[in-house]
Amino acid sequence: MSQAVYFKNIPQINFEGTTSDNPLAFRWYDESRVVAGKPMKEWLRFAGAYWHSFCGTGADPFGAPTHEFPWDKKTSAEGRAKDKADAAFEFLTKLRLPFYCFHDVDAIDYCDDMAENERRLQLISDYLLQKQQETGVTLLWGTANLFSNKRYMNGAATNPDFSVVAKAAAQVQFAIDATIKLNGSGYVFWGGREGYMSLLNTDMKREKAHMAMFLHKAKDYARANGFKGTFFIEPKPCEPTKHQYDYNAETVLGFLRQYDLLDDFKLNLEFNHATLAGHTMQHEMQVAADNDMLGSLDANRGDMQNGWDTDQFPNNINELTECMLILLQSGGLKGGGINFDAKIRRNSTDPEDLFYAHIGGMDAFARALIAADNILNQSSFKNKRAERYQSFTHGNGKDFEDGKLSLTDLTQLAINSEEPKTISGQQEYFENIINRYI
Ligand code: XUL
Ligand code: CO
Repeated sequence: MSQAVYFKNIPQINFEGTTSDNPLAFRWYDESRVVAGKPMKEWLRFAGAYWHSFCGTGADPFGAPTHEFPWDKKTSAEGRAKDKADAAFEFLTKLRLPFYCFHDVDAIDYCDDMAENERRLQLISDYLLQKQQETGVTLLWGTANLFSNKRYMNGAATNPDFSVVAKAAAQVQFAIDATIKLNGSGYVFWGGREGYMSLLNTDMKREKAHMAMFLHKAKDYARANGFKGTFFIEPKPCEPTKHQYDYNAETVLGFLRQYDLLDDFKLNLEFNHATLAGHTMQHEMQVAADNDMLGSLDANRGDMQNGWDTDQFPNNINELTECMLILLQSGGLKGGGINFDAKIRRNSTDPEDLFYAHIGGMDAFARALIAADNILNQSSFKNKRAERYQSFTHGNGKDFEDGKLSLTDLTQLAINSEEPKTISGQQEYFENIINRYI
């Protein structure tokens, strides 16, 4: 029987350049164009997210599903999962997405029987492996959904009931096995309910220690079974819990350092999570890059007015250019890629909508990457920023940086020197550089 085609009116998406009027073409994303020494495709390592694109039905707390998927019709879990994989790989290849990401329960429905779940994931990962071999698309990262099942309502690794912690461990073991089989570059932990709703009923210190123990055991298992990739923690401050322990990049770094996990873990940063934490994505990326922890990105955007995770597709070129400046200067993502953790709107119901969304996102990143590279090579950006710190490159400033001046030495210098000059920070000058190169 020949395989069904799910996006039959949609052709292969190609690069046509900025003069193209074709909405189903790339205007900026030219995968083989070399930027800063390597093809765009290698800097960006784009991935499609299984959960939003092939499972997200458009349902919201006020209404029923609006996205009716032709791959979700069969009665058996196995039949639906294979149809979904066929649709996903058709989509990924048509869009030239080299990677994908999934949670265990996105790939195939789970039930309450752990042994049966292991069997199901093995079965579908065999099928996904076959699809990978046929298409050349590979797994960017795998993960386990430890937040949707009702048993996780009080947390997974941080649940006060040990029997839930063990269930979570089983799910992680199976998801790691699938990630290894599919040659995944990474494995993500997003602690959707690893936090609290009320501090009154929570022993925070104990829960965090449990989370660290869980991560150590998961890492040891994966390494012992041949996983060579990177583990990622994905920070998010809240939602669904009131407070999540992996609040933001800086908090996660402190946690990883405290529990001796820095060698194996990096950060997977998400735009909308950054803004929920009261930061910009640029801030989160810079914190990670400064600590050699910039692992992977979940690409999306929030809404300027709404205070929740709207997971819209990225389209803000200014923001992305600033992000690509950090990415290029840090030498690139450590072990990860750019995963579109974004969903089309509930009322975007044409099959083309999913393509428009990804084309827009990929083009926005590509354009930002080119602009950032030009800024670094052609503009005064780097020199102007370095100039602000020139007083530390020689003399007393250098001695201070090298730890050679005591507090009393500094005091003597202060007493013997004139009032510092008024030196402009020139923020607007810097902002104009960004706009000039977009
Ligand atoms: C939720 C979120 C997750 C993680 C993977 O906000 O971002 O989809 O990326 O569990
Ligand atoms: Co995410």
